[in-house]
Parts: sequence; structure tokens; C-alpha cells
Amino acid sequence: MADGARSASTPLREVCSAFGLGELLDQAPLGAGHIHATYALRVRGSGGASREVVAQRLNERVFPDLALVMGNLERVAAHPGSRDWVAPLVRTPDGRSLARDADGSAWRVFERIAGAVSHDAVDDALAREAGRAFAAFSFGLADLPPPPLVEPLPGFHDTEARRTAFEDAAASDPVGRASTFTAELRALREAAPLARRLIGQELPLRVTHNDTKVNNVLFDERTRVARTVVDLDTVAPGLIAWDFGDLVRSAGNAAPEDAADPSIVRLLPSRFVALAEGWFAGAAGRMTPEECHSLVPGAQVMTYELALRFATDWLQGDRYFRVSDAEHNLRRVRVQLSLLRSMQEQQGTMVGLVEQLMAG
Ligand code: GN1
Ligand code: MG
Repeated sequence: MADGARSASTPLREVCSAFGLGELLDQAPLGAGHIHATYALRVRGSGGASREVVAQRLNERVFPDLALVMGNLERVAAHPGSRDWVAPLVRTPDGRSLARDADGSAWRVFERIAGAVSHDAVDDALAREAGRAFAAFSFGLADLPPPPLVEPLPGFHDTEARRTAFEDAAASDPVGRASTFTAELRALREAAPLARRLIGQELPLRVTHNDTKVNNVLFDERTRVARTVVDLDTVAPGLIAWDFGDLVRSAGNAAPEDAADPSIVRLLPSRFVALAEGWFAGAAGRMTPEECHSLVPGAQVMTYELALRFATDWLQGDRYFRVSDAEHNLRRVRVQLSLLRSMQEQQGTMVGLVEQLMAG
């Protein structure tokens, strides 16, 4: 091996040793998250039995205060109302939930839930389950004892601040991309009123997940029932409209988030029905009427917010979201804008369905 080079498995062996997991037998990248790096590991402990765990190298550029993130996670994982939705954390022999490898990267480890898988694309039945899971997770945390969780990324769903950040990036244009972006810029500016759409609506602050992309639910491979909710780093006080909205954005689309052809993008009507029915089942009558009325606007706001975030990242030279090529964020922007248009066209039907569900 060249001087100083470390093979891909070296840090994972260090993680096994730090967490007292024993010998690393097997490793594979897991999931399609844009922020952390996640691996499925098979290990053999001192007893000789093999065991499966999930190891995550945490992105400290995005989450600079890992103590805060892990503090929130530990409180959520220990709360009876949501415990069943959270994969158990593995601790180091001296009780810590984080360890650093020789390069200084921070790692955490979860038990792998046997037979539980994530899907980047779902059908209506899985979408219904995802809706039920995220709603039940959030309302299960309704009685989390004080103090409130601290926002790990302040203003994460402050859509108006996201819009300002986008305008700043467009004005400073640090990598010279704004001039090739005129149609998208115009569409993003036309939708600007959405950034304030949820303000002043008397919506209660709940404990919300805040990253309810559908691949953040794990389903039982065989029964297709939702088992676990993952990516809990953004759990904090928030609005139900954000969680429902981001789920509709990610699970309701006929096309992937980064489809090359935006003409295939649309909100699938039957998918929206499944998501809303699942959500109402998981919330089990605990949403206020104002919250119910915020769900359809929430889907538009979250789709717009992600369009702004992908656009900002593109204008800034792809510093935040993982990308596979220089156009990746641009494709994501175009998909979000098409999806937003499709939601706006179907708004009447969507509102009608929510009213039907409210009437019970
Ligand atoms: C990121 O980590 P992942 O892929 O689940 C992002 C979300 C975005 C999502 C878009 C902490 O989620 O906010 O909605 O990408 N997470 C963070 O795909 O920024
Ligand atoms: Mg994820």
C-alpha cells in the first residue's frame, strides 16, 4: 500500500474495534443518502456468532454539532412513544454513542433490523405505510418530556431564509452558473409567495422528523409493513406540514428526484391518496383542523424549498448535496419545479381528499 493510503475497510475495522464489535467479516455501502456515508457490516464478536450492524460516518460539514445531534437521537430513541420506530444504537464498551477513526471521522453504529429494507421508489401500498410510519413516529413523540429538542440545523425548514440564500447565490454567482439558469430562476422567483405560505397559520409546533424522504423508512421485506424510521439527525420542533409535505414530494412523484427528463414528472393521484390515508391513520385523530388544512400547501412548500436548496447548491458549485456530475443538482431543480406545477394543477382534488379524510 502506498505511504499514508488507507484501504476502504481500514476505518470500518477501526469502528469495529472502537465499538467492541469484533472482527469485520463483510461490508457493503447501504442506502442512497446524500449526507452521511452508510455501510452494512457483518461482524463476528468474541462469542463467535456473526451479527449485522449499520455503521455511519457522519458528515460534520453539514452537522457541526454532533453532540447535539446525538443528544436528540438518544432522547428520541429512549422515548416509549417512538422507541418501536427507531433502530437501537450500539455503544462503545465505555458507553459512548460516537467514536472517531484514525483520520478523525466520527462514526456511529446501529443494530441492523433483520429483513428491513429501504426503497428509493415506492408503490401505493408502501407509500401508505410510509405515511402511517412518519405520522405515528411524530405523534408518538408528542409527550416527549421537556426541555424541547434543540434544532441541530437552525432554520432547516425556514423556506423564506432558503429563498433569500438562493437569491444571494444567484447574485454573487460564485462559479458563473447563473447565466445558463434563466428559465429556472424565473420559475423559482414566480413561486416566491410559497416561501411564506405556512406563516401565520396557527400551526402547533410538534416534534417532527424533518427529513421524511421516503427512503428514510425501512419496510419489512416480506410483509411490506413499515418497521423503522431512519435519518433522525434533523428531528426537532417543527410543523406536521413539513413532514407530510416532504413525504409527498419524495414518494408522490412518478419520476425520481433527479430524473433527466422532467416531462415524466408528475404527482401521482393514487399515490397521494395512499400517502394521505396512511398519514391520517398514523396521526389517529391527533391533528388540529388547521394542521389538516396545511397538508396540501405543505407539499407545495416543501417541493419549492427543495427546488431552492438544490438551486442554491448548484449555483454555489455543489458543496452540500452529493452529486454524480455537474448537472445533477440542476436536474433535481427541474424535477422539483415540474412536480410543483403538477401539484398546483391537482390542488383542488388534493384538498377535496383531505376534507373527506377529515370528515372521517
Ligand atoms: C438530504 O440525507 P438524505 O439524503 O436523507 C437532506 C434532506 C433533503 C434530501 C433531498 C440533512 O436527505 O433535507 O430533503 O437530501 N438532508 C439534510 O434528497 O440536508
Ligand atoms: Mg436518508
